[in-house]
Amino acid sequence: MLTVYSVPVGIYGAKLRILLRYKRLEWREIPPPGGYGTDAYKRIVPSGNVPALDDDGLILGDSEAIAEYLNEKFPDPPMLPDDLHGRARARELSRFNDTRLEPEVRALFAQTAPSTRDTAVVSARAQAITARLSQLARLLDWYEPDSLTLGDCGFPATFEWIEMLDPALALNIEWPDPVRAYRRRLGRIDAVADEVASYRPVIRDWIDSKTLT
Ligand SMILES: N[C@@H](CCC(=O)N[C@@H](CS)C(=O)NCC(=O)O)C(=O)O
Repeated sequence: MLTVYSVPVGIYGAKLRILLRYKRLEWREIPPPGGYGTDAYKRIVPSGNVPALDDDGLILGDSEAIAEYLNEKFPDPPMLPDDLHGRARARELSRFNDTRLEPEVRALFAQTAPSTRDTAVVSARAQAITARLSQLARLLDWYEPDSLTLGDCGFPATFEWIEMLDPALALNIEWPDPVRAYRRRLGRIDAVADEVASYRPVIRDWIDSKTLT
């Protein structure tokens, strides 16, 4: 069975679980021994990253590498379009989430506790997220797959974080209509809906633990 090292609140763990659910794979999820980034864990996963995969001794420590690997190993249902351009677009979209949108959201995690919040940082990050969502709207213009792809899996968790951090930090994020429509379309896919339903309370608890102190 596939073993996934992950932590419940990990955003890329949620990304990976959407793929695992969509492909109807069986997996067990365990915490990284010693915690992520520790020497104990780095003896297993050199980068110390979560999520990581152990597939019968093959250790992979990055959600994107894991997604590409699982899509090749378990090709049904396929999660990359048939055509060259479609595959390139799906990969572009996935990297846009991982390297552009999500890091802007993550930068807010350190701002959730009211006692250490810097409102200038929050305001700058909120503007950056709105700008990224507007860039995403343009990327979606070029992207019309008829089923879930590797390019989609990271966004549902990122969108949930944006939505749930917004009232906590008064972000006033502007969601372009194409992004709203994209989010609704993803939410109609069982693997996404099931993951979001189980992940939302984890986000809620994390935000409450920071803000209700
Ligand atoms: N690009 C990575 C990002 C994952 C990530 O940021 N993981 C964080 C926890 S949410 C982590 O493992 N940080 C510890 C480290 O990198 O040492 C992926 O897609 O797996």
